[in-house]
Amino acid sequence: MPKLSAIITLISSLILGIGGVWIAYNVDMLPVSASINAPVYDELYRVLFIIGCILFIGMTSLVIYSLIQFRRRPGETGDGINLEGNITLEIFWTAVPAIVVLFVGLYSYDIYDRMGGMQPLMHDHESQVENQAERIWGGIGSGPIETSSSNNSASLPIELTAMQFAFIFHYPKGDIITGELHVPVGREISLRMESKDVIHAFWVPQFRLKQDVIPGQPTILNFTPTKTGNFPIVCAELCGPYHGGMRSNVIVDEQEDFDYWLRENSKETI
Ligand SMILES: [Cu+2]
Repeated sequence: MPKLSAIITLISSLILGIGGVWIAYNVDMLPVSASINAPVYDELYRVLFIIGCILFIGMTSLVIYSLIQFRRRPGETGDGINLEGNITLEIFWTAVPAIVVLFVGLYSYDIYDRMGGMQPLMHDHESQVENQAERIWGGIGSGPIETSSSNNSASLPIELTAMQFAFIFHYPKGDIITGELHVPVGREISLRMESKDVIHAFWVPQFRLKQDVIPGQPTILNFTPTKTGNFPIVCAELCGPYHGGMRSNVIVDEQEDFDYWLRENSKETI
């Protein structure tokens, strides 16, 4: 009998594992991926989704099974059996979550590092920071994944000012001020962000990137769009009563269309 239950446990664990992987690969809940960072982030999301599916289905199945199998039968009026605890089971259910949480933590760190989160930021913006001593506090820099694509040209600097309740973009080249972000596809963009009032956050779900915009502390966000199109920019930090309306768009154009837009709107002749 214990042999049979071991086989049943093994088979159901296998089905659970395969089912979790199948769901994670076939249920796509993320928006279109439109930046160089997106596939890296999606890799982490998929792993987390597999773990989540296995835990959710496993636990709910066990609860439903227990509700049916161990229900009170007609005529049963006595107390239940007196359980004293089970050391092996307790070690098992402490060790498994500990290993899972440790793995998720280390893997997330690795992904953040690959997205450039651990890169020093000063070297990217030395040319744009008027005061060389000014400190750039944080942001996602150009990680190893971005070096491959950014060799065609240097990154395009754009300044972002956030305020209650708008994003304002300034292009040093051409001195353009706009409420909509226009960028060329395939080129690295370097956003230097600062807030006029409270903490905001620049978030483009399709780029899988989010960075706080802080008053008095410039932050940097580097990204390379990989798909043309119109994507929403959302403020992702509760910043006041109209926070929900603090939205804009990023328009990713082909290089020629972007150059045309730049020429049309430029205050100087480029
Ligand atoms: Cu905001």
